[in-house]
Formats: sequence, C-alpha cells, structure tokens
Amino acid sequence: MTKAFIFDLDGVIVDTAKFHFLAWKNLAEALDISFSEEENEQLKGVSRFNSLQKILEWGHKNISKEEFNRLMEKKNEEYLSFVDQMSKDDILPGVLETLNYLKENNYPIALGSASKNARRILNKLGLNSYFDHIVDGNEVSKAKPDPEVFLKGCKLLGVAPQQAIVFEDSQAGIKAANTAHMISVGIGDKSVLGEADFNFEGFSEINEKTLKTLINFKK
Ligand code: B16
Ligand code: MG
Repeated sequence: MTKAFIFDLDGVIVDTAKFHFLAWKNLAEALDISFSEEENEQLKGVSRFNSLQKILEWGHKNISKEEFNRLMEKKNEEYLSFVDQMSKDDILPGVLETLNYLKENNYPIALGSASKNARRILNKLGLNSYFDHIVDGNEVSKAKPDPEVFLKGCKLLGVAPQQAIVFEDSQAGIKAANTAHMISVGIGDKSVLGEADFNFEGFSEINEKTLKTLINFKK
C-alpha cells in the first residue's frame, strides 16, 4: 500500500514559530506575565485559543470573554504583520527538495496545521500547488495533541493512518501522530521531540535515501 505524507506548517516548512513567539511575548509582557522560550515550546502546535488560555493560567489572570477575544485578535494582527513580510526565501532549507521529490514520485501530500492562517502563509511562500489537501485550524474542532487534524488528512488522502508519515516540530504534534499510529518524524531538537519514530534537525538532513527509509518503515 502506498505511503502518504502530512506536513505540519509552522516550524516545519517555515520558521513562523519565531513570529508566534514574538507576538505572544509582547502580549504576555503587556499583561505582566513572564514568558520565555521554555513556555513558548509548550505553545508550539497549540491553537491560538488554547495558547492564550495557557498564558493567562501561567500568569494567574482572569479576564472577560470580550477582553480574551480582543487579545487573540491583537496577537494575530501582530503575527500577521511579520508573516506578510515573508517570501519564498523563508522556506526552510531542504523543504523544497523534499516536496519536489515526493511530487515527482507521485506521493500524496497534505498539510496538517493548527494554524488558521495556513492558506495565507502557503500562498506567500508559493507552495499551494504541492498540497493535494490542506487541513488547518479552520477545519478541526479538537486541537493537537488530539490527532483529528492528521486523521482528517489521512481520510482526504485516502490512506490508513499507519501509511501516513507526519513531519512535526511540536511535542503536541508528535503525540497526535503517535496516538493515531502514524509514522512520526520530529523536525528540530531531539531532546524535545524524542517520542518521534525518527528525528532530524531539519530537512537539509533528509535526502532521497532518508525518504526511502521512511517510506519502507513499518510501525
Ligand atoms: P494561528 P502548526 C500552529 O501551527 C503553531 O505551531 C502554534 O504556535 C499556533 O498557535 C497555532 O498554529 C495557531 O496558529 O494563530 O495562526 O491560527 O505548527 O500546527 O502549523
Ligand atoms: Mg509546528
């Protein structure tokens, strides 16, 4: 049975994780809540709503629903001001080579991202045409570590979860892929993503031989 590939977006295809960090940090500081890289790690792959909830919990703050919505909007506006400055040059090293190899060899590809801005970002990067299907934060009701986003991707791609190879940079995303018995590939720090079936610092470490190993791997 053929394998299919599911790519996370933020931190895998493009380093928007640094923009999320900046925007959340500014917001947290304005609320007098300390926010470091360590806390940020726990927000990777986590929806906008759940991220703000966590930050407020860390700072022991209670706010009204209206204020909550205003803050989510404010964070997103700042985040998008960074995103809108991106171009093709921001695609992380090795990503295009991997996407080209998979396309040339007719492997089905989906995006599985928690972001509601995924389509806008893919457009900016000129990557839309690589993806047979896009599942993003607008289409799921349960955020990672729930596997809903990846299961929807499998369904659209027409493969069983065991046939899906998921590239993820977040602990929540690796957990989601593992829960659904998919083949999980951690992109980033192995000490953080050690639960993945495979670990790479980035796509520049992934070549044709590596992709064949992933394709032949049985969980
Ligand atoms: P947005 P991914 C996730 O994207 C990010 O990792 C996470 O930090 C962010 O809060 C979430 O998207 C929601 O993003 O505010 O754009 O809807 O890594 O799942 O591609
Ligand atoms: Mg990510």
